[in-house]
Amino acid sequence: MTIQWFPGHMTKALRMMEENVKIVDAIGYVLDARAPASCFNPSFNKIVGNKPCVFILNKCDLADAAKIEEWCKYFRLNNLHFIKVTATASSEAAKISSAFAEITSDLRERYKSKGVFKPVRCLIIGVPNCGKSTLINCLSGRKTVITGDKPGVTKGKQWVRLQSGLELLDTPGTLWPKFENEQIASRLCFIGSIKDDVVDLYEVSNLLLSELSNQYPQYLTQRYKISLENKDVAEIFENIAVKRGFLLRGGEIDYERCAKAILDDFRKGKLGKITLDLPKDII
Ligand SMILES: Nc1nc2c(ncn2[C@@H]2O[C@H](COP(=O)(O)OP(=O)(O)OP(=O)(O)O)[C@@H](O)[C@H]2O)c(=O)[nH]1
Ligand SMILES: [Mg+2]
Repeated sequence: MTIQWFPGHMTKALRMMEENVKIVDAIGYVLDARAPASCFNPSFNKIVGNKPCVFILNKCDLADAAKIEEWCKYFRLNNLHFIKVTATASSEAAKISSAFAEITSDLRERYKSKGVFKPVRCLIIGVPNCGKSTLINCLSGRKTVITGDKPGVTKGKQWVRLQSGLELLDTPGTLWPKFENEQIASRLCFIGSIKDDVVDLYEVSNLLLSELSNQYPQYLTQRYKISLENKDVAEIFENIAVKRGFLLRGGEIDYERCAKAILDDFRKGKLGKITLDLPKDII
């Protein structure tokens, strides 16, 4: 499966981030907790540079707690700041805000000792749809920036000033021009970081079924009430279609509807709490 989705607004967004990183004090790097390794964007390395950075494992309500623990170990072992959050929950605001306070504490101390009153600025980056804007709304306590359950919702830059004095820069989710690794590309599709219109949804749903039958077979059998024994992915797909009644007139399988339903079930957490990536998947 070859996937390429690098629309013009992403090139512009990367350029904007490269320019604005000069005036920010720290970075919030948002990762989808269902596929954190796939969310590491090589184009961000230069942007992060040596700035204080906190990795934000978001959508933890949809992720596998045991695997998230592996990620926490990885971040601790590498002396990287991180937090695990569910940005849709307003109760997470305090945790997120103290993470930003922690990574900027030296700077705030310096300002204080010099009697300087300057806002602390943070750049929020991440692949499309990982929850950057939701995180900003969580911190601001209201719907300050637009969010949506599809990639490419945020189109330009937007500064948000919080009561605490922290200023956050929301950015459009960006990918990179070419995916050399099929596993990463497909996992980005599963989590909704790549637009559905540019991929073959039947193929993507089959790749998801293949991953799930290896990593979480019990979730497939529970949700769809099917047996996976001695079945290849195409047969599993057809079984699901029949069980769920995704059939056209004449009894033929409605491939498109079934593919969409499988992906939707995964994205909405209806299959169970799933994390596909482990730290070893970082390239
Ligand atoms: N279940 C769950 N959904 C979340 C969480 N955070 C964000 N979402 C949902 O994920 C979708 C994408 O959120 P956005 O905040 O728009 O994502 P974004 O990273 O700003 O996306 P772009 O602007 O397109 O790059 C929305 O439907 C949010 O409601 C979370 O912690 N848990
Ligand atoms: Mg956004």
